[in-house]
Amino acid sequence: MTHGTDEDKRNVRSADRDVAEDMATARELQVERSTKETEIRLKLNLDNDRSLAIETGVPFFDHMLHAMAFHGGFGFELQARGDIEVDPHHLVEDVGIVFGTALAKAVSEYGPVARYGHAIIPMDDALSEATIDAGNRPYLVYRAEYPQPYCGQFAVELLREFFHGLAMNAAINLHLEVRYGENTHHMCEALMKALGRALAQAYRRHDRVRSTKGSL
Ligand SMILES: [Mn+2]
Repeated sequence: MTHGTDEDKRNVRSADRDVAEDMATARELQVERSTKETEIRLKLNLDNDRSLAIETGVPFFDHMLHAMAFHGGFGFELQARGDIEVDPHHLVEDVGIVFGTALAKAVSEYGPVARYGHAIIPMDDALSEATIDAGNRPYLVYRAEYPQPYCGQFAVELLREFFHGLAMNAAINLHLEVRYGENTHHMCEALMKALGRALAQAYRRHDRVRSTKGSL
């Protein structure tokens, strides 16, 4: 048997502490939504990123959600089924609705958050930006012009439906801008990573409601 270095022991101790903190206070939200068009289950954890499993049946959308959740440091377990043979439109929109609903629940169940978040992320040729006010004023500004209309089979214009569902149901002011790029995949992926990071900032816990009006 070998004895670990002090460094190892410190690492173990801090890992134990992280787990203990997560178990005590991690903000976990579960949302289920089913309609004639889609059936969606999301387990979101804002403070523990150990579970990441995304299955929508739309591979490019899975890839985008994964990029968002990973870089936001969220636990994100999503199962979504829908009439994607018609068009993934409903599914993409409804995933946005469910995710937004989970974020709204995070505030109502666990209390105030930092409110503002911002990130700007490059990916090779592309630069994309996300800015958030989680301040109960739902509004989406989305500025993106993509050089290619599809990524794989996925029509990138559909991402707007996700962002809209998210902004309206989380009741956040969401500004998204793809500043430039040559490759649509890189532009979308940078945008989703920026969204994840900006959300992580905006949803940091805060000890009181951060508003000059005293309420949101
Ligand atoms: Mn990629």
